[in-house]
Amino acid sequence: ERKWEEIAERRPGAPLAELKARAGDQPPARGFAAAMRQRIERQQPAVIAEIKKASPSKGILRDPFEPAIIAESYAKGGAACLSVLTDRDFFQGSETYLIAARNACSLPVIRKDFMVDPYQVYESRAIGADCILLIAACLTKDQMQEMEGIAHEIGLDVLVEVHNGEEMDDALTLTTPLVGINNRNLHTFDVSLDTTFDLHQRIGTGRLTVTESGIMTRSDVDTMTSRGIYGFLVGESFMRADEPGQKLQELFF
Ligand code: IGP
Repeated sequence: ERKWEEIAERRPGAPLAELKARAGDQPPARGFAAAMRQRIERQQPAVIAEIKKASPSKGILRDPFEPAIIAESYAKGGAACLSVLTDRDFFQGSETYLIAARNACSLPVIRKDFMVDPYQVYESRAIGADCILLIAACLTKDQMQEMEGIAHEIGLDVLVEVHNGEEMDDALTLTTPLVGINNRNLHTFDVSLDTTFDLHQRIGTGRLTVTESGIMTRSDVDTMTSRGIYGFLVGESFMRADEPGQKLQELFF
């Protein structure tokens, strides 16, 4: 059985110079952090709605899978931003899904992948992403700082993801305001919303907490907002619904 760390690798692609040129040709990024901040500061739910075909723990989540239609549905349902899985090996994702989803709406989009190399930061901008995910569990503090620096330099926002206190220590050395707390343990796939409650206390004012994974019910949402957490990243419960955007609306508004 392959461990998820093994997929944290740079896939072969275009030469770096070519990617940098394509990245430089992109129009300005849509403000991902700004879209989240605007809602969170008003104590309104800021939902990053995820587009994923499959997950390693649950298999196929949605069939047929139409990223552009899902993106439009999410926009109508009140999403603040989109998240699109581009990892192939575990999530059956693709860069083409990100491009299709982003072209179908005006929402900012985060590229969801296991990134371990600065090359992939340029690649993200070249495919049109507005924000990247840095997973503390698969990066050293130095790697995260380097990749954040490049991201900001080329106009990308950064969401740093943590699951425990040590990862939070590393994340808080970054300048990005967006800190995601993953309720799912990436090794065991166990989900506990207590992860968010435990770690949220360490995130100072000025930063924006995003609770990630395992948000399924209205009561999950209410528990989070009652504790002052307004940033959400939700995938599975939307992907299993006939109308993902309608499900979003029901769960959050
Ligand atoms: C969404 P869920 O339980 O609503 O489908 O979770 C999102 O948090 C999850 O897909 C995720 C993820 C990740 C996927 C969080 N961090 C890192 C891949 C890589």
